[in-house]
Amino acid sequence: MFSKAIVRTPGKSLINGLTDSKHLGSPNYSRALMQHQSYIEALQLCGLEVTVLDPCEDYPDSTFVEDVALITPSCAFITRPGAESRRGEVEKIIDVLKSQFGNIEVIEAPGTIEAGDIMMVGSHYYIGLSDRTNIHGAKQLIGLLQKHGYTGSTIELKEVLHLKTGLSYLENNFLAICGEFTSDPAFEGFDQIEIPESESYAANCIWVNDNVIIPSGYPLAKNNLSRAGYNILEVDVSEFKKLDGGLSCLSLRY
Ligand code: CIR
Repeated sequence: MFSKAIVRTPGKSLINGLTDSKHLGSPNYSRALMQHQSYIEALQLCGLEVTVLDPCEDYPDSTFVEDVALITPSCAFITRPGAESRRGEVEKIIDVLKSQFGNIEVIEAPGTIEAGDIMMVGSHYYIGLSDRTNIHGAKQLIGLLQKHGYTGSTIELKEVLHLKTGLSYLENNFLAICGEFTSDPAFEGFDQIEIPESESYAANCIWVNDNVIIPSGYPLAKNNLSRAGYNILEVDVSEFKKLDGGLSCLSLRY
């Protein structure tokens, strides 16, 4: 169960965030703010106490807080984003993590990791090797995880930005899965809930205390996830989709 979350209000500079989805247009800032507020309310409805950090205009992508830290039950890890324009975001979150976690581990150069590439399944952590997360970062993280009694393994990404762009672990062995991951033997042992390619954006959904929060507007995904017995909450995050960001990226949950 989770009891807390950290989010960061998007700054006006959000419109300059990194994206491979220019065809979707530029995010509308006031709509993004409203959507972000609805996202916070959904987390609160699931029982979480949400810490809301101030906007950080220097870093357009800083609302995607998930990428700069991995929080485990015994320790927080500060990542080193592969996107250079995002590297300084870690300095902006380190104090809040230090105030909440006694134990902080740090990924160092030449390692890079964005935690959108990390999926926690109990005490095991799957780490996607992507344009943002390299083998040095993954190896460092696996070593640090082992020090704290956890395990880790790597998954090569072919198409998507981050591992959790196409996968979400929903507890009780259920895995929402889409695209390139459906044929990966690493995930054979899970009860797979397939998200159709036409609704691939909804593969990034989040389990929060037996609820699953999904992006609104994906009826096939919603139907498949409801059949697995979850209480589904829908949040419109269309403005964040324009920056390749999904639901998981917008919070650190612990
Ligand atoms: C980026 O490209 O870094 C941001 N525009 C989106 C980050 C999304 N984060 C995630 O999937 N964990």
